[in-house]
Amino acid sequence: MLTDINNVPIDEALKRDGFVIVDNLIPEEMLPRLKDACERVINKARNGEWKHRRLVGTQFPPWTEGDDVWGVQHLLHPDLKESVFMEWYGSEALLSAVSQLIHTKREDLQFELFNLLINPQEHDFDLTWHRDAVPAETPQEKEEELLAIPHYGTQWNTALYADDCLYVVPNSHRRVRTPEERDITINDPKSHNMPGQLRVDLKPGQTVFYDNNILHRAAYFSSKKRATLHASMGTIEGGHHRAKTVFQHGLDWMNTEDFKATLPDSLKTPFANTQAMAARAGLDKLETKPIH
Ligand SMILES: O=C(O)CCC(=O)C(=O)O
Ligand SMILES: [Fe+2]
Repeated sequence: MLTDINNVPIDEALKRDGFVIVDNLIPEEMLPRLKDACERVINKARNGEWKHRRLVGTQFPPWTEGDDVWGVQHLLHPDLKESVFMEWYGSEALLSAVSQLIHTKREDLQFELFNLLINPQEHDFDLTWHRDAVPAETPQEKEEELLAIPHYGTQWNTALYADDCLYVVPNSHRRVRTPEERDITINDPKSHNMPGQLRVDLKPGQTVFYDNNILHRAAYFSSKKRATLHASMGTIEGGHHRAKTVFQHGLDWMNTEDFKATLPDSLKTPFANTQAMAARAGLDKLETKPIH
């Protein structure tokens, strides 16, 4: 049973607060290799050699406008040839934490996203306060309905360098917005004064798992190095519930022999589960339209 930095079982903390901070999910020996691989993919994304990237000026996919990069997409893409990302995504401590968090057996885990969040070079900027799967304008009754749906998965940020970019409103993940929160998310979405906001302060190597419907925002600073692994996994119990959130990122490059050849044993079944989800969702490709 894995506990968080306050000795609370991680699944309990995530359920109660909507986020949980955990130490040591990266084996010590792997940290420098992950950092080196990040340097290489960050350079490729910044010089335009790698086109799958998040660009300043746009918050949600697709990222078509701009040139200053705040995220690198698809670290597991075989064309990047950076096997350490797959090694970590399939590593024991991480899979064990995810299984505990979403109460699922290893063979029911579902392979999903693995991206990188980085500091832009030219502009400081803020992402707006948001819930990943509930747009700000959503009427209250609809918001209530959407928040009642279980997630069948989890997402996380793992900091390779100290990272205090993320802000959350603890315990906002399962309730509708208060009138003040609603007003901020719609009319002042970059507010620095959200009631109850908490800055998530990660030391190198720490991970925050967070409910993607917790109210959150992030502040990006060009002057402060950030290389934070940003990933998710699900469980097959969700049927095709996670298909939209996951496939909106465009994952059809996983449907290749090159990609499948890179899967370690620990991720073969989770990946087969992802393909089965696409089939259940009636998709013939691992891609769908953006949510936002
Ligand atoms: O930068 C972060 O830590 C959060 C990013 C985020 O909220 C998102 O990609 O939806
Ligand atoms: Fe988000």
